[in-house]
Amino acid sequence: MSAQQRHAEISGAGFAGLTAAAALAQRGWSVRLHERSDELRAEGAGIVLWGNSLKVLQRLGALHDLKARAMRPPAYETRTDNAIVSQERLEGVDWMTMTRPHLHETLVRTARESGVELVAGSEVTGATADGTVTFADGSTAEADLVIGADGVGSAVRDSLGFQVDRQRSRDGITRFLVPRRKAELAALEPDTEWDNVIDFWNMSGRVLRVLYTPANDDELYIALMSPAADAQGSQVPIDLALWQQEFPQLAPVLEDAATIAGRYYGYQTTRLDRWTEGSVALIGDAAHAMCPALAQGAGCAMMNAWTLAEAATRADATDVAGALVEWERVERPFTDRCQDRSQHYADSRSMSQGGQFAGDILETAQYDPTDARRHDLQEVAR
Ligand code: FAD
Ligand code: 3HM
Repeated sequence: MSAQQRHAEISGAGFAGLTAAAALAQRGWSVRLHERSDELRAEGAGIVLWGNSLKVLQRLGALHDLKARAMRPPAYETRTDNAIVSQERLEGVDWMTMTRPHLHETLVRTARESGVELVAGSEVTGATADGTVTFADGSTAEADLVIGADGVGSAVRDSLGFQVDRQRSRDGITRFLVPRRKAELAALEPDTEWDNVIDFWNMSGRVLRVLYTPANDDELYIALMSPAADAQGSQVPIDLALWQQEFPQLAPVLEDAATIAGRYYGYQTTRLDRWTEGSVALIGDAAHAMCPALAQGAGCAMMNAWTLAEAATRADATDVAGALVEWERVERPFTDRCQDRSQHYADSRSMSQGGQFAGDILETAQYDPTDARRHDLQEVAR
């Protein structure tokens, strides 16, 4: 480390921590990234990313590798009680689907190649406003910048006494990665475009939903949604007979899902009184967990990681805390509005009406955190 080189300690090697680590290292910082688990791997199944995070991946030099095993479905189709209510082609909107392991591996490789020191099996227990990090093994470390990217149960956040408002929604979801079985699905429904994302909502009588998301040529992400109050609908492993009766056109892929243990995840939104304290900043689910309706939790995590790295690098070394406060002031509103919209869609279940990706709803998806003029352009638009 040179005399002027600044140092960051980051808690959590999820999408937020990996992005921040790579972005800082590429700006000349020395970076140590701590992951509590012994293995560096992604939980969950598939994921949708939009322009905001795809721009960040491009600037990190990771987009080429990502695209090698990702896809851009021809349309986002919505069906309610098996009638097609919309097929949104999303012309001019940048979005892609992929598996979580692929996104995670791509970011791990990018972080390593950028010079990040990745430490698995290292649990952070807290931090202080002046940049000291404490670990479960009793050791401590000092940094010019500490980032809490340690998820919805963040130890960094809780050690510093941030106030957390947590709202739970009535629905939740179980996620699976299964083989595509394209020929079998086509045999059941030859007229369906099985490369589309298809959002199947059953709204008459019992509310159940399957979000069908092809992640690449071989792998399919399916998410099974039911109200938390529906014990049979939310049980894991899934009740195969129930789901096949409700969604007969998906019978082969539901059969595969039924062989996986699965975990039912209730939707929640967390909002904090502030995202920074001294030279500590929170990003990702540690700062702003959100309902998945708009598929933007990781997208916001990655865009905030990028802009944080940029703001901290620009900061005067004597006033990192002030620079972080200013970063939150200018960047946070995009995430706040996304959380509100995503929670509204989740609570109202109004995505079942189709045509949901239009107008203001796409604001965060189309925000470019890598554009140096982004805030000037906003001012002009007002
Ligand atoms: P996490 O992924 O939770 O990572 C935190 C990391 O920190 C973990 O590796 C954890 O092991 C580690 N850690 C925790 N505590 C410590 C500690 N004390 N010390 C060291 N390490 C620690 N977002 C999208 O953009 N698109 C989607 O399509 C999408 N779909 C979703 C579907 C569902 C059903 C859900 C629930 C969420 C979805 N999201 C989506 C949101 C997205 O998954 C999250 O917002 C994102 O993964 C958060 O990333 P993170 O890095 O902040 O947190
Ligand atoms: C990609 C995606 N989109 C929406 C939801 C949802 O509304 O639960 C979940 C997802 O993984």
